[in-house]
Amino acid sequence: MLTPFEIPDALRFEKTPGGLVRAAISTPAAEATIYLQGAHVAEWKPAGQRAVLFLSSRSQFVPGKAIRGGVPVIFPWFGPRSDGRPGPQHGFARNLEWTIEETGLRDGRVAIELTLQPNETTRTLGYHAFHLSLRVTVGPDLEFELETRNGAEQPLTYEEALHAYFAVADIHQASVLGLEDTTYIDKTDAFRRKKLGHEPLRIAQETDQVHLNATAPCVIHDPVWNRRIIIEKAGSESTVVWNPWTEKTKGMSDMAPGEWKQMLCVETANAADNAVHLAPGESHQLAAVIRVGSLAV
Ligand code: TA6
Repeated sequence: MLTPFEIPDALRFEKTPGGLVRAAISTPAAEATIYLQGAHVAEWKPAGQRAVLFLSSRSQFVPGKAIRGGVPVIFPWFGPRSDGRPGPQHGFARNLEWTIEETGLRDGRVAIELTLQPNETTRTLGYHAFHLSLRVTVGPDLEFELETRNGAEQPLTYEEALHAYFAVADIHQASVLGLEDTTYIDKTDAFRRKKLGHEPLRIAQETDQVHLNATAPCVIHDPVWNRRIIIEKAGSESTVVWNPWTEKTKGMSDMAPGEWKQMLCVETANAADNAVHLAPGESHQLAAVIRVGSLAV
């Protein structure tokens, strides 16, 4: 029963043909869609802007299958599970239905809070006592606050990410500022650790790198659309940059062949060396704010 959470002329809920439920937000400030599965912001379009998030034309929008694009929420591991036990790539949070706790409208911004708590699936995977809360605020900016609480009597070590896919006109002409001089794990080169130089990061091949101890805001420069996408963050020590390029895309049923040219993942994360360690009862907050502006300033 979602009606109590709807907001006239701002927020309604829809069931999609594939069986997912999504919040459809439409205000003078912005439009967005947020799927209850994975608390997944799939689209965000501030007034006067093109869509800021990339969403694959072949994403399947079916229960249990992560949406390709938008901002998947990754928890409790990043990439393959590394403790020898079975589990889905990038953890379970993005494949499960989250619960709506609250919605609201303030200063023209729509806020929605969703939670994920242990269930049969997570308990099977060994996760009995965690509590995730994601608060998303949709307006001229897009704001995320992800809180993780360890409800267990043992310490909890986990990885997390807001695995954001951004829309760019042409990946060949885009660049990322903010990661200069950081150390990163290059997943395309046997996970070797390398150091980025002083130049902004440009993408000219498959790119899959976890920048460690990277806390600075990142800016995606898109000269073709004369746009900057600014990603500010707090509580995040890692920034992941990913583009699958041609070959990897061929192996992805939920990406059209040429779509890699219009996307770039810049992910607000805590991964690898930056995994989070929570004592029993302790909480951690990760936050990100995404803004857009013109390049000509
Ligand atoms: O964040 C980059 C990455 O870890 C890549 O290695 C690639 O696997 C990507 O995530 C997408 O993963 P997915 O499971 O959504 O296909």
